[in-house]
Amino acid sequence: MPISPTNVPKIYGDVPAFMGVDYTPKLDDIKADVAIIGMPYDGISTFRGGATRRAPQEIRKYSLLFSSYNFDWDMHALDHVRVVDCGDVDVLPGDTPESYNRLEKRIFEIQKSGAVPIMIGGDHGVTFPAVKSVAEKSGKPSGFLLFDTHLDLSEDFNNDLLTRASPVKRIIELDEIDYNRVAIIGCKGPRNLPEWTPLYKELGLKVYSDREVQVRGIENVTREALKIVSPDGKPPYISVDIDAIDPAFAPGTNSLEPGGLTSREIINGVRIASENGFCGFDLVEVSPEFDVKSGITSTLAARIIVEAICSLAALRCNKIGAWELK
Ligand SMILES: [Mn+2]
Repeated sequence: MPISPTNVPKIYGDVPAFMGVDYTPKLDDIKADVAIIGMPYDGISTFRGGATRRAPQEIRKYSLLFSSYNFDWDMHALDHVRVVDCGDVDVLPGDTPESYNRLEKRIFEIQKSGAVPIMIGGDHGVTFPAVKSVAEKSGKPSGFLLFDTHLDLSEDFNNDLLTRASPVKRIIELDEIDYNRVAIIGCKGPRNLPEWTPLYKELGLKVYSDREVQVRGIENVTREALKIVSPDGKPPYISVDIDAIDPAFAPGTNSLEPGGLTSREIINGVRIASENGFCGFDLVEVSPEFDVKSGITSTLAARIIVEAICSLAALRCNKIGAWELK
């Protein structure tokens, strides 16, 4: 039955829990397989000032379009994975280290309960503390798979090590992350800094350009990337920066870049990327102020998260790849 916005748990105001699941703010109460956590934090914005801090609430609102049954999989996802929404991290605007600490602690507690965290950002900086917390639990060697237009490999931005310009650099510096288990899909365009290209090659990161996706297809590329980040089946961390998707489909973001993945490509990419499960997942960089009135960007973001949940459900009921044409 489609979810009605009127009869679902509310986190605050008119903001519902993701997909109308149980709202569980007390983390010691979690009895779930998946915990949604909002990280309404943004630091510097390097192009235009659209905030990403309202993304968790907007994406939750549009998530009510989607119910547990998914035609593509012919499956009731929420029958196989118990999902709860833990609400948002209590961030301190302007204090990045403290806000990141609070996120790390929340993710630590979520994992202690046995649930896998799915984080709704925030800008891309928040992926670093999330991966840090998840990798500490999942241990060495951890894999990292990213869909992004940009390589995000800056050492710092005006001496700040913790901004949206540096998450990939910070993540690969973590002891648990193996350079040979890092792949980035969808890089393109003139907003990548020139020094990032020699750096990723020197580090040995696997980068699939947007052109490679065009030529080889998202399914071939993502299958290969999954073998790199998860050669032994160990679940990787998966991050989706919404700017990997063409602004025709996802205009609500700060550093938008014409060209890029279609909605269909990112949906299929995330399904394949999640075939071995994941130890953590995030969706970042949605800027509701730059979205169009229909909410197309937040809706796509919600759909991507729904598909990630479906992938986990499929692992539990023997339906991996059920969405594919047989
Ligand atoms: Mn990014």
